[in-house]
Amino acid sequence: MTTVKVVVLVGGVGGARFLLGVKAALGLPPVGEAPGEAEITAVVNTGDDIWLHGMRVCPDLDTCMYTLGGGIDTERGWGRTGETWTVSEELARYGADPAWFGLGDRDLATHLVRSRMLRAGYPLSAVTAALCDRWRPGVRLLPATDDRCETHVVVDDDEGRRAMHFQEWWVRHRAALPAQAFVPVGADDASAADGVLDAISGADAVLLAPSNPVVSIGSILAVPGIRPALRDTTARVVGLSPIIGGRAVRGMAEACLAAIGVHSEAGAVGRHYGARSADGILDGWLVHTGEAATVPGAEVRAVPLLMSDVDATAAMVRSALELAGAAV
Ligand code: FO1
Repeated sequence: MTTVKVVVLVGGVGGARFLLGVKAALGLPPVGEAPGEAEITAVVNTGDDIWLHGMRVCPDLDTCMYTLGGGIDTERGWGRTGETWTVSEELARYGADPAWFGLGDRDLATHLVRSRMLRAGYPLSAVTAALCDRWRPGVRLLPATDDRCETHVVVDDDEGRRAMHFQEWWVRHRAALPAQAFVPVGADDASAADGVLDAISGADAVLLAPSNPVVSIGSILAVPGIRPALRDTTARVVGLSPIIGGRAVRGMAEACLAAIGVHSEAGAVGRHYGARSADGILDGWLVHTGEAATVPGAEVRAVPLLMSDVDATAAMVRSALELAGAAV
């Protein structure tokens, strides 16, 4: 049996859960590493990444790494299980801002190792591979870019129009400040990380996880070279709607979509990505059972899209791979 090569564009918590289903659908154990006939490459959003207390924090890469490696706190969906917060409490006592971003003691070890390697000159993709030597996620985790390409949010509030890092908007303000725009700071000078473009061009199928279309998938597409690679690959590109019944299943996709003038509706998100034949990137688009959607130029199917457990997610993945013509 030839090895099937699947590339998945993912964001944070939802993306990590989706990857559990991708592994299960391809006959791999969801958590941990085991030999199999599948090669899964996750292109992970790095727009949420932030320098804090002198350390580089990469939330979506860490969420995928911990989730697939068995170290995630399943309640929070981020950070490490069995976490303690001693260092964070000490930082707060020093008044060392920001206190609104929780850094667990175990999680800190990841940021310390990553920051030391970055300062030694290793690119983020090499750092991630080194961290995965410990966690063995069973998929290749690639940052979308090795360069700085941070999502900053433009808001209007009583202090006037200003921009803040995505994490401040999302964690400190709980996405409650109406976003006027999302800006990928550094995109002009960024390029896709080593391996990303080759993985996309050599894939048998490319999936867009049901992650936030703006600050996760959108931030990946903002990296120069990635959108053209998706439009050029011989693999079919299939996306899964993160919106079910007009509501985002997790996170704050509705607030983000409103900011860019896209209705919180599965068809609208599909048309936002656009069909490859219409200057977009999709060949196929999955919406939730019972919903109808039109994405001119792309094939739309309706299947259950609730990632209620790994089996349900694996079924979604199989539907997506079937639509991509890479049924396993
Ligand atoms: N999310 C929160 O809501 N509060 C936090 O204090 C917080 C800390 C944190 C630390 C490390 C990490 O990897 C993720 C963390 N997150 C926190 C989640 C993070 O903001 C999101 O996972 C992504 O950036 C959005 O998907």
